[in-house]
Amino acid sequence: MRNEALFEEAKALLPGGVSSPVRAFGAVGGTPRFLVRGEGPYVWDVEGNRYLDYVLSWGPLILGHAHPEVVAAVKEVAEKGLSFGAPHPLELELARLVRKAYPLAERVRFVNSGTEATMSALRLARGYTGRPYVVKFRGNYHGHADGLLVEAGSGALTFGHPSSAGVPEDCARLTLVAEYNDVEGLTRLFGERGEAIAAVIFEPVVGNSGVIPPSPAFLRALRALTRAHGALLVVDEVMTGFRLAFGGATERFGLEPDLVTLGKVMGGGLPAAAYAGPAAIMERLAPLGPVYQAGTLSGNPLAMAAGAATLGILAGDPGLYRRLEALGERLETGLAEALSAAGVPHTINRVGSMLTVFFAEGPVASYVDAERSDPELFRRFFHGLLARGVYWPASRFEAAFLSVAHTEDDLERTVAAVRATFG
Ligand code: KE4
Repeated sequence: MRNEALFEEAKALLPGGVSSPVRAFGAVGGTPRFLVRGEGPYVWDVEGNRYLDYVLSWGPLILGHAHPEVVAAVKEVAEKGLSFGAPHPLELELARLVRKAYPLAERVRFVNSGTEATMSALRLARGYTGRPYVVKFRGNYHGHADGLLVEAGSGALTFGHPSSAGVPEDCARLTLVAEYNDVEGLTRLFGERGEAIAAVIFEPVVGNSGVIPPSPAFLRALRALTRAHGALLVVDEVMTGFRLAFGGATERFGLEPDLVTLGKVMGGGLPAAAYAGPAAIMERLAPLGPVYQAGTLSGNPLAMAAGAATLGILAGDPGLYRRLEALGERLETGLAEALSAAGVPHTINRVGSMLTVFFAEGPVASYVDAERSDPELFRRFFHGLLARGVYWPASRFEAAFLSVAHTEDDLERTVAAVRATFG
């Protein structure tokens, strides 16, 4: 079967032919590739075409596809049964690794997606503080829970529905939206509503408006204002966790979260996510406390095995993050040189091994700046790379990711593909 034929068939079975909107190539046009095999930095589609992968399943595969130790760990567990709905020793193994990365994580609750992690963390924050409001930032995406699909990023931004239909006004009004990196605005908001705010949730490096780094002043204000007003600081590390450092942005920037949400890399490619924090907060959760959250497949042994194998490798090789940093710097430099040589206006925002090429003059320091980027130039970039065997995220509001399996040659080939595209 060819991609096109499969996509036609898929559209008669799945809304838009996909299980998640951003996969539909809606922003770039063309036919999504049905990927059926991955190995290291490469993926293959049903037609046997090989691509160098910068999507990595939207972040999880920091070790590359089908890492032998991760696959072996999952196989070993799978042969003994797939799920029991009961405590499993591997939950403890993964929780210990999470705590090693995030010392604040005295207690960890596993769930099955980043959406569940952020949704549950905010319910816990409201239960713990007894307050109604949460604060998020325009263009930040924290999954598709009702209260968070307000001025969201990622696919919501890509398809122009930052605030989704189906979210009741009564729900959305409890989410206050501020501007990322806007210390003044956040200070004013806390001055007006501080005593009714349960939590602030933010991406410590935005990946979902494309990559937008935080200003140090913004990070300081987030901690100072929440602390002064008794609100919890929820650091959403679903994308950045275990990627920007073993301890994520929290380690990289020295953050002090009250709660942290995790996913993607933590699951090693299988559905596992978590929220974590001090026992004093986390033990308000059922079965100990009054805040309810549950899940049939939470802590699933296969997902725990994939996560523990992945984090075990990451924890054991500090040089790995230096290699990722070097690869990121090399790719950023190469792309910038190629685009400058072609006279294409661009701004590349990168933190570690996540980066975005904005087709706009810089700086890009906010969602509004990101919106200015040229969708047509992005489309040309995306398809120029795809036609030359490079698989880039199919939206100008996403981050591209590197794995430790990417080589210098891979980066050179990527840069050459950009030169050929804009030649
Ligand atoms: P999931 O529910 O998709 O597992 O996680 C939601 C989520 C929460 N927080 C952050 C910072 C995230 O980036 C995400 C999910 N990221 C998107 C990609 N930007 C997932 C890809 C998709 O929606 O298909």
